Amino acid sequence: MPFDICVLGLGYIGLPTASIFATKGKRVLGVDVVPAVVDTINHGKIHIEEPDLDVLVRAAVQSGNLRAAGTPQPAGAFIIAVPTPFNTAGDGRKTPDLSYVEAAARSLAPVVAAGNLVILESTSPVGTTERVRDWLADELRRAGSPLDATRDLLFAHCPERILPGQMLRELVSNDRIAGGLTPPAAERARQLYATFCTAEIFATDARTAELAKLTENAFRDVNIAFANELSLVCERTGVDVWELIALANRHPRVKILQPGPGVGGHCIAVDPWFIVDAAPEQARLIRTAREVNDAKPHHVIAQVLEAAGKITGGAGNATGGAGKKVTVAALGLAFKANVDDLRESPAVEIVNELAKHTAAGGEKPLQLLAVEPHIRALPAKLAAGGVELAALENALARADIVLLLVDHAAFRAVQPAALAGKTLIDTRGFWHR
Ligand code: SAJ
Repeated sequence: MPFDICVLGLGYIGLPTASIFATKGKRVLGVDVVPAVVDTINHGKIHIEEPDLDVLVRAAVQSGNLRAAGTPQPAGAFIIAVPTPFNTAGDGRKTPDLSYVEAAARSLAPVVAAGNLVILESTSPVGTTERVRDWLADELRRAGSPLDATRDLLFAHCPERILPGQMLRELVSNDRIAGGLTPPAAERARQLYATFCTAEIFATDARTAELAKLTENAFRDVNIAFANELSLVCERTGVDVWELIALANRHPRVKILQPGPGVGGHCIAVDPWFIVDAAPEQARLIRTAREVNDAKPHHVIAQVLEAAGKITGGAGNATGGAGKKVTVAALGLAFKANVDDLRESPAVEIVNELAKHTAAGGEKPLQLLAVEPHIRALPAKLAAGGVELAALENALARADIVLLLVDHAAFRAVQPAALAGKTLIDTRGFWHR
């Protein structure tokens, strides 16, 4: 008997989605190209960190409704939830990398049947759902299949909106959009997600759904860029940015977000580029916001080098001259608080650059200690650069400079005495708040 649903990609979106469908009684096959992921899930375990996801996956696997495999099998509906990163061209232009989506779409050719619903859940540039249909149609033609993708299959884009750290709650309670290539496709997708989504599900066309998802993340990026730009204005004018924002936010129609060391993650730092790529002449504000946010890590790096220079006694010492190494305790590597996800993390970029930093004489003037309670081992590039993964207390005791990069709850335990006499660079206003 075919599965009810086959989910392609068992990452941060595919795994919770597959699991929640399974706990609602759907027979689900989860597909991933990484054998270790398939194995882990079939043992009822998880390979990513997200509150309560372990409990959900265990329940789904134990119920017998969720199984993982390396290739798709026949199902009533297919959900594609694979990554959509971008490539950077030689001239710096960012273009969407749809290779994972294309591979997933083509992999369905041997298993699809008339009446199947194919849902693209990956965040994608406008027009990608049409391309999914065309890739699959092409593969069916090559295989000599009698199926005609446009006539026999239904296609929809149903983007997710769940916030890492609160995924399971938001999966159920967030409104959703179901954008079909045809109205019947949108309706079928709407009905499918109503299996577990208790909020409203709005039917629309696929292109509107694609742009709506990109718009939501671009909106947040532009608003964070505003806060990050304010932090630079405040530094220049000698104003405390945290107090400024708190006061401005007392206006009934002002809600400024928080500055930080930059914007990370696989969504907000990526998705606005898909809009810029599609409409470069029009998306000027969206592009500038990306540039403002991408520049913030470089500003933090400059702040640390300046502080290190002061510690070693005068200009140039952090960047040149022999003498004592300055020890920097970098608190947090994840892209945001209370998650283990290091993808596109500004904290990783900052630590990596500081560790690579070489003084005029050729020596490295900084010793980097990274404190990240959510990981067990450093990313290879940091380890290779001489960064040491340290426990919080140990790092604080050894540090000349304490660089707060992520506002993890675990760092609340830091006592003021542990920071006494250290240079503090608090990129999140953590100790201010
Ligand atoms: N950040 C700031 N200041 C802020 C808020 C966030 O610097 O005031 C930084 C964070 O530290 C992080 C980055 O922005 O580096 C992104 O974090 P986030 O919490 O804003 O968003 P994500 O990437 O975890 O999740 C976003 C969400 N989108 C929106 O809020 C519009 C989520 O709902 C989406 O489902 C997700 O992207 C996604 O998968 O697209």
